[in-house]
Amino acid sequence: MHIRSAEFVKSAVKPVHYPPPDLPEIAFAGRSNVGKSSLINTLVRRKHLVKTSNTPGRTQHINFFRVNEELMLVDLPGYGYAKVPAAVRKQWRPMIEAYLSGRPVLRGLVLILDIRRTPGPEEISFLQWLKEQGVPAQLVVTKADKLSKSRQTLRKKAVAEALAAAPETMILFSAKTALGRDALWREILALVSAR
Ligand SMILES: Nc1nc2c(ncn2[C@@H]2O[C@H](COP(=O)(O)OP(=O)(O)OP(=O)(O)O)[C@@H](O)[C@H]2O)c(=O)[nH]1
Ligand SMILES: [Mg+2]
Repeated sequence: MHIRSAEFVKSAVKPVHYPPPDLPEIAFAGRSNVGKSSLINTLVRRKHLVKTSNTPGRTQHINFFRVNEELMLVDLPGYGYAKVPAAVRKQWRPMIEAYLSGRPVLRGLVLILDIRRTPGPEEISFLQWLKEQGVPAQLVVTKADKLSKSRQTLRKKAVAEALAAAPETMILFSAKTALGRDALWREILALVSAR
């Protein structure tokens, strides 16, 4: 994918603050600190378009980024980080669910998983909920650069198994080496043109 332009559009919490639904949207979700913002930066080949951080729970709003005047990439706040204040954590779920269930231009969601961590009930029930909402999900296992090639294959299989997914449908990714960038763009563009 050739990037002609990538720009931050808006940060929102409530639906009234979302930008006008003029372009197809792809959302990115995953646990806190899994690498959502880094993955978006890698997709658009811009190191600092989206703020990244070593402190989990840094992205607390829904952030919209426009690419090539063609589509919108939507960075969702991460879930599952215990050290974020309870009041903040409590508003995440309704915020994310309101967006995912009520956005007419949403074409799909990229669920980002850490290759070193076996997904649990949170991911399983989230995927089930997406299915019920009719939101297609693309699974990505990221931080692949942290493991050897042979460990990557083993861990990818374990992650797939925990989610009852076929390993070949999951994309191996690294924000550090850009591994998986082209494969993920292919899937994103397929989701965008699926309707
Ligand atoms: N080695 C390696 N580090 C990564 C990769 N992706 C992200 N990181 C690091 O992981 C940390 C978290 O990355 P972010 O992109 O900020 O993660 P996030 O999911 O957006 O985090 P929150 O917004 O806080 O939920 C940062 O220190 C990144 O540099 C990767 O593919 N490889
Ligand atoms: Mg982030």
